[in-house]
Amino acid sequence: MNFSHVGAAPSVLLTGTSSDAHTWNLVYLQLVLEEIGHTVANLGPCPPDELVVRSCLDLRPGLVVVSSVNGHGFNDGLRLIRALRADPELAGTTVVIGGKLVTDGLRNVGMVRRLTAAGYDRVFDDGELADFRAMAARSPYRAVS
Ligand code: B12
Repeated sequence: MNFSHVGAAPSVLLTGTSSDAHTWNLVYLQLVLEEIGHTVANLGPCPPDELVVRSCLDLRPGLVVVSSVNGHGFNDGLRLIRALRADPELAGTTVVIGGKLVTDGLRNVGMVRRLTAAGYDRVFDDGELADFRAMAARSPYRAVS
């Protein structure tokens, strides 16, 4: 875990997925978010879903960013968003996901549809950092798919 907020609640909760050990994606995204003025609670790699849910309830971030690059992001991300949306207190929290979510390296329309249907406000492809930056810079963090 790496928290850049001191005292006040962070504006963004950044997290990997439960199976994903990759770390530099999270470091990179934290720096991008901080560069545009956010304070970030970075849960780091391999957080269990329950830790992400608990942290969202405790910290009440305005935006939750899920990053996965190990190829299991679709399944992990689907399970995670269902756990988050199952809590009525998190029903309105803006949650986005991105990275290398599958192993074929192709943007998959069916995957994006299923992730958004399950509750993600936006699904970012690996290279959509400019769009991500623009979305994160907007306030409130209501993303448009
Ligand atoms: C280092 C590395 C590892 C290290 C990680 C060490 C660590 N502590 O981080 C180790 C050796 C542990 C590892 C393990 C594995 N790895 Co690995 N790893 C890499 C490697 C070489 C570099 C990753 C990296 O640090 N990149 C630097 C960061 C800054 O960039 P990034 O991760 O690409 O993230 C960028 C984008 O994805 C995007 N992004 C990411 N998240 C998000 C979220 C949002 C919202 C947005 C907008 C953008 C975004 O923005 C980031 C910055 O540009 C890549 C290959 C490569 N050259 O990229 C493979 C790679 C990610 N690994 C891969 C795989 C398959 C694995 C393993 C499954 C291998 C195995 N069979 O065991 C395991 C998985 C372990 C696990 N439990 O997760 C694959 C993933 C394939 C896929 N998704 O299609 C890759 C792409 C290699 C490949 N070409 O096959 N790995």
